Order: sequence, then C-alpha cells, then structure tokens
Amino acid sequence: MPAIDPALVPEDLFPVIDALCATGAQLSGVIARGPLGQSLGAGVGENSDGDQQKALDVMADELFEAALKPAGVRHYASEEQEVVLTLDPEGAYALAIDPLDGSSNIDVNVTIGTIFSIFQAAEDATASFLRPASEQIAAGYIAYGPQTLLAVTFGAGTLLYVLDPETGRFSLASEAMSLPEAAREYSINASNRRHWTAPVLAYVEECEGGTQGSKGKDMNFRWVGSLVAETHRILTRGGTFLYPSDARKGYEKGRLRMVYEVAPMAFLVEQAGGQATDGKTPILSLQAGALHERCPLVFGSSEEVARIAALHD
Ligand code: FDP
Repeated sequence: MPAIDPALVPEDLFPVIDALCATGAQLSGVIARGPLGQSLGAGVGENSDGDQQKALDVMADELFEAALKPAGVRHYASEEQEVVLTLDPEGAYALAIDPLDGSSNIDVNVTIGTIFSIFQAAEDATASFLRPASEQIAAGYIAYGPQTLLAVTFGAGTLLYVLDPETGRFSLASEAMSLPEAAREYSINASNRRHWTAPVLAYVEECEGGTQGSKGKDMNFRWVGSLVAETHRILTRGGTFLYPSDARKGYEKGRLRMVYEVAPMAFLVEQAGGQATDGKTPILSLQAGALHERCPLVFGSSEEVARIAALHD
C-alpha cells in the first residue's frame, strides 16, 4: 500500500487503492514475463464498442473485478463489460476502469497501463458514472513500462509512486507532479490528418512552423499509441495531446471514452497544473450521456490547450 496522507483520503477508500495497487503489481509481473507466459496479445473477442479484446484485456478485467469486490466498491464499470456490475451492495464507491489501455502495444514491449476513476456510489448504478467529471473523488493510472508507476489524485495534487522491485511495494516518488506551462512537444495520430477539423489542422501547422512560424519555437512530435504513456510523458515534461473528433465514421467524438479514459486523465492533468478540454470546453465540466460514450480530448500544458481552444473559437 502506498504512503498516502490519511488526511487526504477517507479511511474506507484505502482498501480500494490497496486492491488497485496489488492487482497492478500482479499484472506488472505477468507483463514483464511477456511471451514466456501465456500469449497476452492473442485476440479473444470484441468488447461492447466493437474493439478487439486481447487476452491481457480480459485477464486484467477479471483480476481487478475480483480484487475490488471485497474492497468496498459497489458499482464497477469496465471498458471490457457492457453494463455496470454490482460488486458489493453495501460498498461506498463507484469505480470505472480501463483495465488495460494501449492494447495494440501489448505484443511489442511498449508501455501500456490501467486507468481508473472513482466516484461516491449513487443508488442507481449507471447514474453513479453519468455525472459531471468534476465529481470524481479520485483518479489515476498505473503504467507498465520500464518502471511500473502509479499516478493518482484525490483532488489535492497529483502524486507519483513507483513499484519497487526490491520490496514489491509502491513507494512515493513525487508528492506533487507539476506540468510546465509551455510545451515543446505535441502528440496526435498524424495518419488521420486528412480527416481533421480546421482548428486541429491549424494547430498542427503552427507546431510544424517551428522557429519560422507563429510559435517562434521548434516543436517535437511524439505518438506512442498508449494514452497512459503519453499522459505520463506530458505530466513529466509538458507537451500537448490531442485525440479530437474527426471526419471518420464513428469518430465524431474522437476515440477515447469519457468515463474511464478522458475524465480521469483530465482530473490528473488539472491537479498537476495543466488543462484538459474537448477542444474548447473543460472536460471536468462535462458528463457522459452513456457509459461507453466517447469524448474528444485535448490536454497538456496550459498555454497550448488555451491556444487550441482559441483556434476553435
Ligand atoms: P488502444 O485502443 O490500443 O487501447 O484507449 C484507446 C487507445 O489505445 C489509447 O491508449 C491510444 O492513445 C489510442 O487508443 C490509439 O489510437 P490510434 O490507434 O487511433 O492511434
């Protein structure tokens, strides 16, 4: 269990964080063995949104569900399950999770992760999650990369923990992650350029303009294809991330899911001094209309996110 200031976190939330950490540590071991264990990247079906499910997606979902059941979670909403599950009818919390984010990177030894968002449970299972993102009481991600990391917020800054391979425990590495206001890197899947909206294209062209253009500085481009890895890089050294809406069928609201991807990342980024919008509107003022609904996401260094919002005006 990480060293979390008890003044920051209600006592009955500790078992939830504990279960997330224990399962994260277990998954980290499975991922580290890669092909020496079972075939983690094998296709095993489709989730409710039509995304292909890999063996590790399903395994991660089963492990988190089992670990969270005795931890005080009443409602469990997962990317891998069509409907909300009731784990403990007496539980105080509603937890939404993307058990394994960045599935396309499972087989290629690139950072993947787990993203979670926690609300106080409401009576109605679905209504527990379809509410303003600002009502989250905690959010975080576990990154499985060269290090296994936990970034978490309880609404008073973003904390960073590292899984210590010597002790098997998450230990505090930073009490206050802080995102620089200005950026030198931007991230967007550039293969979709022909589908972008005018403001998105205008922003990327500004970035490409470098010292000769209106920005007056060179910008580097990065795209990992794992939201967790991208978010961790930006929380560490600044930058901008965009997964906007585009003209492809099904991408009217981008690709990422509001409840268990967009909202928790927005909470973490804002708590680290950055900003997160759907292009214009702060994510934390928005709410999903359906459990697996998508939402465009722009986040990162505040100067850049503000510039993108201005281009949308
Ligand atoms: P994945 O589907 O591989 O789980 O969560 C969705 C996500 O990955 C993000 O992690 C990643 O940023 C994005 O999709 C990648 O999408 P593209 O393949 O369109 O680049």
